[in-house]
Order: sequence, then C-alpha cells, then structure tokens
Amino acid sequence: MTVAYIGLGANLGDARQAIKDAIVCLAQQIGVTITAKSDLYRTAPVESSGDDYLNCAVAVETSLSARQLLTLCLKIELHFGRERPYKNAPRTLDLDLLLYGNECIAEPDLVVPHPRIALRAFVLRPLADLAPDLEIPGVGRVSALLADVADQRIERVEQCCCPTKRAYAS
Ligand code: PH2
Ligand code: MG
Ligand code: MG
Repeated sequence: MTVAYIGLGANLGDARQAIKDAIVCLAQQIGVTITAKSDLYRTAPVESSGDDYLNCAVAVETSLSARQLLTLCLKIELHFGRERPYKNAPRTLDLDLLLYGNECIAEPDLVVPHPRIALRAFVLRPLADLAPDLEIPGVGRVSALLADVADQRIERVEQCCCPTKRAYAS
C-alpha cells in the first residue's frame, strides 16, 4: 500500500458538486481508500482564466501504481466532462496526482511530485490540512513552502465535514 495525495480543482459548472462527487467516485474505486480530505478553498486562477476555482486535496491509500492512479484520475475527469480546448482552460474537474509515497517519477506524461507543487497555494494549503509536516521529496516541507505563496488569494469556503475532521470514511 502506498500513501498518495491527489489535488482536486474545478472552475466551470457546479464546481462544488463536481468535487464532492469526484471524491465519492474516487472512494468507490477498487484499490483506492480515501483516508483524509482537506477543507475546500476558493482560489484565484493561477496562469488560468475564468471564474475562481474551488480546490481541495485528499490523501489515499492505494494498491495501484502511480501510472494506474494517473490513468484512473484522467478517466474520472473525462466522466465529469473534462475538455482541454487549450492549456489551463477552465475545467469541470481536474484531478492531479501530487505525491505518490516518496517516489520521484519523471516520465513525459507523469511527473511526481507534481512539478508546480511548491509554487501554488491552491495545492499547498489543502496539503497542509492533511500533512503539514510532510516532506515533499526534493522540494521541502509543506508548512515551510506555504510561507512563500502567502501572496496568492485563497479563502476557506467549507470545513471538511468528516466526523473527526481528518478521517474520511470511503
Ligand atoms: N489549476 C491549474 C492552473 N491554475 N488555478 C487555481 N486557482 N486552481 C487550480 O486548480 C488551477 C489553477 C492547472 O491545472
Ligand atoms: Mg492541475
Ligand atoms: Mg491536471
């Protein structure tokens, strides 16, 4: 079993519903157990256009390989109507594999840790809910990295509704 972190984002259509439904969908997949869910954030588009995004992140325990998890994320995005008319276009759902255990993977279509993980409050803030002390391989500690993106607009819109805040029954 590997602990992985997946970032979720959307800024087209009913973003809040899509993110909620996508988490349920992830939780139903064989080989994926959601162990924690971050709060939900409204965030300013970064190198992107359109409405503000909603972003959050989940921690999963998985028996899938990083490649299998990526393929699953892309399949779920498509199921939620994801289209890619141009780079960073507004989207109904984006699922990014942020971290896969301590692995560093650099393949053309699969880079882990996510290449822009250290630059984006919309990734780091939800990750900090899940694992503030997490050391991102080759990058640094989540809590320390967060200080460097303090200028990016991000606002909590919903606390994780899990009974214990961290634990998410899947
Ligand atoms: N995703 C992007 C580009 N810019 N900005 C915000 N606020 N949230 C995102 O999820 C996001 C973005 C590329 O995936
Ligand atoms: Mg993304
Ligand atoms: Mg993506």
